[in-house]
Amino acid sequence: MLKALLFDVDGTLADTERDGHRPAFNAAFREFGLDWEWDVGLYGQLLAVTGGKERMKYYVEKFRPDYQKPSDFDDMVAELHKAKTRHYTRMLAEGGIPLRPGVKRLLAEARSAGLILGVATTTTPENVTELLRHSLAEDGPEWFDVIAAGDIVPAKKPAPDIYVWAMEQLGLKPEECLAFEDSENGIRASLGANLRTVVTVNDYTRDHDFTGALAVLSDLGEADAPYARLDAPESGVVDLARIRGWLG
Ligand code: XBP
Ligand code: MG
Repeated sequence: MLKALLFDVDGTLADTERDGHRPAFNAAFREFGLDWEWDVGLYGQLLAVTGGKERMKYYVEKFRPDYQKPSDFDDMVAELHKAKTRHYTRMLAEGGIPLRPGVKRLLAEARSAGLILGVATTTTPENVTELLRHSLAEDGPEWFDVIAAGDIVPAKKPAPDIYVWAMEQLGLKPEECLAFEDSENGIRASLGANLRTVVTVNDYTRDHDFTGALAVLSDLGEADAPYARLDAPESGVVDLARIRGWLG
């Protein structure tokens, strides 16, 4: 029996990575006088690592062997990340990042049908609440019974921990939930938590391995712009009837 829908945020609720997180990182680097600049292609490689602080450390290790780390490097990364969050949430407040097709429609339908809504993401909590407030509805954060985000669990996706934590908070079992993801790290986390998972791809994730997904789609679809299913000949709109059909 389906009781809850659990959503990843970045890439799933909204296309936040290329034109949101990436320029926010770059703005923080400039603010700190660093010559680090993440272009669209490089950022695609850096997305292999989830979590902004973890991603910056990975960049230095893998791409900047020339960079002399200061003795307080960890603190510096934490301060850089605070600045990045400030730039990113300002972009959200300016209404810069819309939700993906079908997201608001499905959230509204699920909510009126009495389903529980949850978030399971590696991004910083205030990034989630600001996105929901500015791109969903003023009371958007309150639509969700749990917002599992950021450093709340030490092991980020692809570890399943964030989904396990969210389900514990809700008192629900995996068979009562359905997850929505956009990336390979994301689906490894959700499948690792035994969750059936619908994938909506984006430009960064189209070629990822989504083995084990319930369905792989272009997006959730709208009546005038249906989704294309990438793993079967099917198109339409993801609503509760369609979801129940997939779940059988
Ligand atoms: C997205 C991430 C995050 C964001 C940056 O994960 O990996 O790290 O790119 O956010 P998800 P922070 O798709 O699970 O939401 O800088 O706040 O970590
Ligand atoms: Mg994602």
